[in-house]
Amino acid sequence: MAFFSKTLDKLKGALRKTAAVLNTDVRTLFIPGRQIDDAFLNDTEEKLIRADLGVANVTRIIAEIRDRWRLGKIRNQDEAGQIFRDELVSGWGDPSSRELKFAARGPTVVMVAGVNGAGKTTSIAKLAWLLKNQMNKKVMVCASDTFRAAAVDQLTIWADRIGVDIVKHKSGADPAAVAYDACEAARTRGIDVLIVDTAGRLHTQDHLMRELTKIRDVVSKRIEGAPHEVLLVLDATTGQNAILQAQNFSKAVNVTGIVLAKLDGTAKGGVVLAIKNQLNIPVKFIGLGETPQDIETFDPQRFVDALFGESAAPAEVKAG
Ligand SMILES: Nc1nc2c(ncn2[C@@H]2O[C@H](COP(=O)(O)OP(=O)(O)OP(=O)(O)O)[C@@H](O)[C@H]2O)c(=O)[nH]1
Ligand SMILES: [Mg+2]
Repeated sequence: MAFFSKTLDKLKGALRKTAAVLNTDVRTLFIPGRQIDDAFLNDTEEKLIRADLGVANVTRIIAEIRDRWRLGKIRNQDEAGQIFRDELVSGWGDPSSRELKFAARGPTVVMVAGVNGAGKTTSIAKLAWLLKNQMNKKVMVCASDTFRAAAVDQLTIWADRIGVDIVKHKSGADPAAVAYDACEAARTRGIDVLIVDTAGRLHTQDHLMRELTKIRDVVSKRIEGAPHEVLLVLDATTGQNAILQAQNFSKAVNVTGIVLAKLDGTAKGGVVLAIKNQLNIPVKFIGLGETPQDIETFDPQRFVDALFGESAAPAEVKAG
């Protein structure tokens, strides 16, 4: 499964601010024909850290470049740039690790979790849109965020707009009971994918973390193999803090994938590249705006090309 908007332009546009921190693009960061020296290495290191690529990540790559330069294997900045890009793109693992896992038969259940305001509900709308329109799936959403009064309404509006089923109770209801009903409805209505919205919470809120576990347990009893995915939504604008959130959530629930929301309009987009080295969780989707269409499956090569202004071959729109 791969879904991309037709050209790199949208992704490039979304990453504009991150790219600006890097001093526009790889051509000014690594100047062709100009020689590597210590000042260049230090300056580059600083710029990359400022774009939230992660200190450990950047230090490692710069050390690699410095070693090869000292050994006389490379001389020019564009050679350094190539090593840098290769390092960013490699080590992400098999692309299949980033695909959504579907149930062999019966409904696939996707639970969505994250801190307050991370972008969970919007990301659910995007996923529902993608699954329905690009992958021909019959989708249902479940309003298990019963905590905030407006949460059920927000999800209802998205479900109506996208044209997918919704199961909801009154706000204040038991989130696990809503999930129970949604599982039953998903089975009887022959739903392919059930996406469960949950209230925002912090990993330090024990009772709320237990509530998440309870939803998971209910779902796993009603539908075999469920939840097939537990997606953690992270807000890219929080930069390195997003990594901390992921580490903490992973201790409480078995997070199977990350949705990195709000990559548009942040200068901290480099955080995706830090995630690779700091978390053992695949980034499955990225959010690039506030409409249901503003979603892409995460592709490291495409991301690095967009971030560094390289002109890549147009990506295909593919479903299935
Ligand atoms: N620019 C931009 N805004 C986004 C994106 N995703 C979500 N938002 C906005 O972020 C705000 C919060 O999004 P929600 O989806 O309501 O976040 P949530 O995690 O469900 O919030 P709670 O349920 O209150 O915890 C909204 O204003 C969204 O429009 C994105 O990819 N880009
Ligand atoms: Mg929400």
